[in-house]
Amino acid sequence: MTDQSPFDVDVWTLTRFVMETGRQAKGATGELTQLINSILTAIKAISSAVRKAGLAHLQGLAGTVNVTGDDVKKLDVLSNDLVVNMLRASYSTCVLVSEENKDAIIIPAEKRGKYVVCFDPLDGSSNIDCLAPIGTIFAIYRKALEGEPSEKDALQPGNQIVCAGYALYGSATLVALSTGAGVNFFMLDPAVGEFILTERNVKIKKKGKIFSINEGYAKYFDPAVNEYIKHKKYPEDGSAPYGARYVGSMVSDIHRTIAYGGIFMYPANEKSPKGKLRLLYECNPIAFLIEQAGGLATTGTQRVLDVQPEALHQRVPFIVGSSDDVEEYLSFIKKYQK
Ligand code: AMP
Ligand code: P6P
Repeated sequence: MTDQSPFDVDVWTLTRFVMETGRQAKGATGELTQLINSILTAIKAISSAVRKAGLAHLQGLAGTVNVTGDDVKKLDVLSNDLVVNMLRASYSTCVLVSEENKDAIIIPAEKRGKYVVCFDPLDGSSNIDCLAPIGTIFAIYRKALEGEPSEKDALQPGNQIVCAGYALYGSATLVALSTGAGVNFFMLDPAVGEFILTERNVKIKKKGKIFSINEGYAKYFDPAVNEYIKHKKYPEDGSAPYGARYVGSMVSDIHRTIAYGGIFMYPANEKSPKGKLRLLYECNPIAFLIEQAGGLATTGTQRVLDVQPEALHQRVPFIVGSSDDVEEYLSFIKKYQK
């Protein structure tokens, strides 16, 4: 039985959407549009590789370890190469920072543009072998410093982000994107090889019913964190306890938090005094998207987007989600600080 659904002959693809918003941007030269579409090409190729990983024996260790000590799997290496090559070929970037590269990648002069891109090519890769959802995360900044590009160009606070997004390789492949005017969701139609606009100006609930944290570290959490978790499980006001969800793959946990509401926490703990998640290419892009969707993103002591980075791979504690839930979490932190 052939698919009888009507063929949309005027479909809003992500490529078309970005060209449209680019045309509306006063004085835009098209460089950012070019950059975004180059990242999308890499994401489509990563999606294809992720879906074939089991068949193409791309799983398993690549025998190397990345700068942050995680075991690198072949898909990580392939994904990183795809993003780096597509960005370099876009003539729109000058400095790249990847989770997979210890140092910043400086684009050769003849291929340079004005943007700096920080990205995690395949976040959650420790979940590849169990087929859990994984993702790609990126944040785009304008080069702000005069002179030759260097890693210093990447040490900008997240409040300078021009565009950020993530791709989620789950039961379908989705891209969430914002250029500062709200968050839009696009779903990959594999038959066409294009991302199709599925949800405009996405907003996160003011308050959710789900908390998301790795409780395996409870022994190492600050008392305030455990007190907050206890409050979610045994509410003193007789309200229903929150549900618990934790995939262990941040893009998947974040996408659920935006879609359903609630709170995602990766706080500092005794074993990781700054938390685990990296500021430049995990926390800042996600914090930007969460705020664009009407939520909050905090380190527990300050707004994530206001943190002044000091090192490419620095980590920060990361608590994000529905504004009422994040505010309630902060009230527990403040209570313990007194
Ligand atoms: P460009 O000259 O293409 O690098 O664009 C200059 C500025 O215009 C960018 O830094 C953005 O602030 C804005 N802009 C350009 N293209 C787009 C787009 N496709 N969507 C939203 N804003 C854009
Ligand atoms: P833990 C995946 O390795 C990752 O970087 C994030 O995607 C995820 O949120 C976190 O680590 C999970 O870490 O310590 O709970 O296994």
